[in-house]
Amino acid sequence: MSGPRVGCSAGRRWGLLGVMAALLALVGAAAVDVADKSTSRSAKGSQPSGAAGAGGSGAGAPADPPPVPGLLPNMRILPADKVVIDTAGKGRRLRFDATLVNVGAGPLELIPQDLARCPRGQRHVAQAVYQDGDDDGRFDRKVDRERSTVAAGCMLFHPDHDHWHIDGSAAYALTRADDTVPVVAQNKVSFCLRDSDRLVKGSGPPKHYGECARNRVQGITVGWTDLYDASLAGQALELAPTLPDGDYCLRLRADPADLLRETNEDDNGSTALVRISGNRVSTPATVRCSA
Ligand SMILES: [Ca+2]
Ligand SMILES: [Ca+2]
Ligand SMILES: [Ca+2]
Repeated sequence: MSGPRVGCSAGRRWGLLGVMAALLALVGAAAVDVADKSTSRSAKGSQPSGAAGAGGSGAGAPADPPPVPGLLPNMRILPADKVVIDTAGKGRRLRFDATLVNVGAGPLELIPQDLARCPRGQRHVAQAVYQDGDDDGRFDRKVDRERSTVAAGCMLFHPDHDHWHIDGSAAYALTRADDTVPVVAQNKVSFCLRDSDRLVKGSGPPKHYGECARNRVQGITVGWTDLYDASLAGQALELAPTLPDGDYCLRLRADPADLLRETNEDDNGSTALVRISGNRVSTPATVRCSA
């Protein structure tokens, strides 16, 4: 078991600096991917595994799905942190922390519920959307109990992590800093979605989601993060031996195939600059990621 549950909840070491970085990332435009322009939304709610990328509607694309009333989550992803080059084994891998956050009005909650077909061995999940029972614009689990569900993709067993993941939770790409074309990418990264740490220490609702078994509900509470530590299996991008030294941009995206209904579909990307020099990584001070 090379990527155990312990690693998936390794957010305990999210300290003050991490929280500050999170807040800066969320309130400041600088770290947010300005290329994050996709405002169209294909009807992908029941789309099975196999899709990749942010997608978009063009000629002949299906119409946008009707809005879902209720207290929706808002998924974001913090800029990659603790970026290192791993040379253990063959080749080089760029490893980094990735952290999903929910800054919406309601919880992200995914229920194993076979509403639609998924690839063999996987399960379909539905997104629960809670109604605002007391009409105060905020989610309170004791008050806002009524909910509806909408199809939201598939879950799969991850053998290295030894539990069930929600497929397509994130996507990673490395581009040259002055370009947006990936030199390497993972277009569908699955996560065990659960509450790792509060985004702001001491505030907000209590932890609620924590188990990633086959029949358990997964999710992220409002104001909570889900950290994937750099040491976890799959939490890396393979670097080609021919990749030249230089300045690169590590571009992360939450919900890349737009399987989840959110209050804001246009803020799901983040960027982090990395300077690669052999097997060393640093942060260039005067370079920006190309939009
Ligand atoms: Ca979002
Ligand atoms: Ca409420
Ligand atoms: Ca979405």
